[in-house]
Amino acid sequence: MAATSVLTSTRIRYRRDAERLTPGQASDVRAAYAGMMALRDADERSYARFAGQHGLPLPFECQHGTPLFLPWHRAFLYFFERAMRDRATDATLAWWNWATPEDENGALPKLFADDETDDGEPNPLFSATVSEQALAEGAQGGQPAPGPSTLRRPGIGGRRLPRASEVADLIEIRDFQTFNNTLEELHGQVHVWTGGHMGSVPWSGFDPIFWAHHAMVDRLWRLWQIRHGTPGPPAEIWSQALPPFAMNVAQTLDVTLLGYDYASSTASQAVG
Ligand SMILES: [Cu+2]
Repeated sequence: MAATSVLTSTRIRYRRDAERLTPGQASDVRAAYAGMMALRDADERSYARFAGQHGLPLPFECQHGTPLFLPWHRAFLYFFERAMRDRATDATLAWWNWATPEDENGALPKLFADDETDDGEPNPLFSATVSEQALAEGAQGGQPAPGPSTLRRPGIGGRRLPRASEVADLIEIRDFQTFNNTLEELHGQVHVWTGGHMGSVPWSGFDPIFWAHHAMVDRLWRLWQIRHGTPGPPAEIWSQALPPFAMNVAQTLDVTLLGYDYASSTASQAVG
């Protein structure tokens, strides 16, 4: 499991901090999302198709509150990122480092928070259209969407993001199940802090920030794996499938075999 044991010629692509992208990297991310959003909903590479796999339209496929939480979302991001590269060859996911210093309130990364790009173009990472089918099913099921396009209410009601110290403590937890549960809890706080569509499972996948949030979650699992030298999930679940993805738990354990890693994750343990 240690990075040094990986004998592969696969080219590793690095996911980066959303606040530290070059202008070219930022425009690759925007082009990838915009390209996916331009595809018809029925296209399996479309933004709406991926967003809907998490919640509405039915069925709900995401795994929360189970040991499959981290593997399932790792597979989800892997296939989403492949669809991104299909639209913009050099694009990779960017992560939102929501670990906030003690004396700060925290904020969304500018890449996702600005409604326009520096050139005055609409920013596809600011908001996405919710698919018609999801809107209809939500209305029918008594769970209407907060709006036909995604919106956020960051920090409303005095809520706060997880502290950098909490994230540092998280990485030190030895027991995987405790780590998994604590990470899922912190992850839930970020959904609630962001608000709007992100605050509810049926809709959260539609907000462009969802993917950056979950890239951070996935990165913390990767940092934990490096810190403890073990993949985490108990061997009994390694053969479990992760529908709708053609992947099982074992295939999610080593990110380098999936062809990616997190910038700096092997060089530094810093998570703040
Ligand atoms: Cu989530």
